[in-house]
Amino acid sequence: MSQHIRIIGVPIDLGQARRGVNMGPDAIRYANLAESLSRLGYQVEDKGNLHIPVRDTVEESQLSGEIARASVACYERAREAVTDGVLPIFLGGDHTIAIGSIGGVTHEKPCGVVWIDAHADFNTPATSPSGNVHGMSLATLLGEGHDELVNCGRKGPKIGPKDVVLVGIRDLDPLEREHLTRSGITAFTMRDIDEMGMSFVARETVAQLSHHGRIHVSLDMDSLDPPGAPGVGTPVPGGLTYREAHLLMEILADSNLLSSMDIVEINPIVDTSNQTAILAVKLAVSLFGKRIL
Ligand code: NNH
Ligand code: MN
Ligand code: MN
Ligand code: MN
Repeated sequence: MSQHIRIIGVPIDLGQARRGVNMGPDAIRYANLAESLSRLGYQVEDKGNLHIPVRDTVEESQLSGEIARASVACYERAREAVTDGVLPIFLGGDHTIAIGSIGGVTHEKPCGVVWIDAHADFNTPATSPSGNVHGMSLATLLGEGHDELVNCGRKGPKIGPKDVVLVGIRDLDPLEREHLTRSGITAFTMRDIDEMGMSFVARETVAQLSHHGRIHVSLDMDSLDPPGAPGVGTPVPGGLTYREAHLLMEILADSNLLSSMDIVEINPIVDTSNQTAILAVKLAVSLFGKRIL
């Protein structure tokens, strides 16, 4: 695993309806992400933010085009990080950033993806009740969605159904649910976690994703239980507890396969005293840190 971490901010709020998620990168920086990772012994470099147009200046009809433009920029940064042999952490912004980040890190070779989320983000323009692109990011990565997004960076699917495991799922739209069931993707719902425990779920996740020798973690902060992580646009009750989320990070860390990460959907406007960003930094420390004993 690389000892050099590169932070890349992607302040995009074009994939969903609420304002504020574009301030996520600075909220996470203010919660001392860089200092916390340096303390673990990493060399940490902050590349600043990608340039994203202000929501109010973008017409509804231009949204997917602007998301595609941002995704290509993000893709290039992800690709470059792999070439440079560093471990990139992408700070959202909404979950559309994963289209570029995961697209780019898989430019040369595939990797496993852990998608930690209350939602599956497996809608397509045909199944989505909201039309919000952040609810379509994973389907897009598997090759279904707006053409300019599916073909971002390189043509066609970026990962296959066996390359991704979902953890924390508890809110699916009706047609999205059917689409996910047909896909053959492994999804651990909150019920699975309740019944089998996070230890089993996390170990099973690593076992299913170790075949490419590299794992990307896409952490949507709405996967957490809302009382501990209120600063998200679409909170859903019954999420991961503080310890469940940390145990997942700790077991993923033990795999020694972590190669990149997204931290997404933090909205400081609806947060309380930046606690959602502070929690995200603690989780990143567990993910890139060593065992406590
Ligand atoms: N499934 C809903 C939609 O597609 C909500 C998606 N919201 C998210 N996804 N925050 O992670 O609009
Ligand atoms: Mn998401
Ligand atoms: Mn979500
Ligand atoms: Mn529980």
